[in-house]
Amino acid sequence: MVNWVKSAVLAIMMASDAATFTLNKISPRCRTPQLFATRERVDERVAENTDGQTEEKFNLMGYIMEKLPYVEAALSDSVKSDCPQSDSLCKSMEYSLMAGGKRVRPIIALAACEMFGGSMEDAMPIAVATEMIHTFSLIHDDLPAMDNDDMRRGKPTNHIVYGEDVAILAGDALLSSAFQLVAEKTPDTVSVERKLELIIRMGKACGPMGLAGGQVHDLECEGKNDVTLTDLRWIHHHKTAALLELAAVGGAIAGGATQAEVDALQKFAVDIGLAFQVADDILDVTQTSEELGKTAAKDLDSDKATFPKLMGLEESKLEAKRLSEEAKSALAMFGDRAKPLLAIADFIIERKN
Ligand code: GRG
Repeated sequence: MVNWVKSAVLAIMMASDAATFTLNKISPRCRTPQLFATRERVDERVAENTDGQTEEKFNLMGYIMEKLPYVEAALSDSVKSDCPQSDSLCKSMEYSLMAGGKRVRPIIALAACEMFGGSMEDAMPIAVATEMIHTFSLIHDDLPAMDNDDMRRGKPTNHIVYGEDVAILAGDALLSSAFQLVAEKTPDTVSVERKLELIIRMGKACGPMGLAGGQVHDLECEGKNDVTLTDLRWIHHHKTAALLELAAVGGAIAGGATQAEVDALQKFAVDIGLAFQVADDILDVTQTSEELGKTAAKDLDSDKATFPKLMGLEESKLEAKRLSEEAKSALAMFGDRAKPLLAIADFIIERKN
């Protein structure tokens, strides 16, 4: 049994009470406190169908809680030190990776893979790699040379704890280990061609047409008063949507999706990626730092263009809803198989942090 499966089984045995599998019963290592705020609302909601009748909503929180121990165990395994000389670097990587993010990206990757009949093992390397790249981007984004932030995921940022030099290297090591993980640990049930496609997509998601490009254009637009919605959409298509796309499309590729199916997932992901950022901008001005686990009103202070600034708060809420609905319509061809991803599209705009 691979290490993360062993750890997850152990965590579930320690944590579970099959009938009432609640967040509080999960061992601290597997808990994501940021999800608490939304749990009851997700569980209790019912949806109205086209005939005006109500039907039970997909239990997204139950779905997430089923997968989360495996994800947390695999994440933890990915930053284990191999020798005393690498201990301090791995500690710094672990500090940020295991700080309790929402894990939206790995859950999307697992759900996308499952939709095409793939197993959790098929998708876990790309799921973990995407979260490692995401965490790397948060560490670098918080550095003094970028957003200069001192709070992330409810804790002091990596460079505050380990210093700028180690924080930069922890980010670099998370990024490079992510590529190694996918190349080495994706099982042979996924063909070599598909593994190569995953690696190409990872590179694209990080480069000039991904995170790095989006971040640079964001920095260029800072403080300018002629930033347009087209600029803002380009920035977040590349800076935020790129990793949600990697998660959804990567999961689909690992699960055996055809080109047409991958294209549908890509459309879904770009729309939820933009919706995610619109929601993030709304939360930045409506929630407190404690609720967010990071500095609130940061965009206002740093004179950044945001969706509420360019469109107004109410229009931004409508834009988030429109994008989420658009994303869901891209999955119509998959019927009920898409239920977890459809619920995630709702969660992304309804979340409180
Ligand atoms: C890839 C080479 C290379 C460079 C990276 C630093 C950088 C360039 C890009 C910054 C990207 C960035 C920080 C985008 C923000 C995306 C975003 C909305 C993050 C918040 O995600 P959540 O809410 O956070 O999922 P948690 O903590 O829950 O995981």
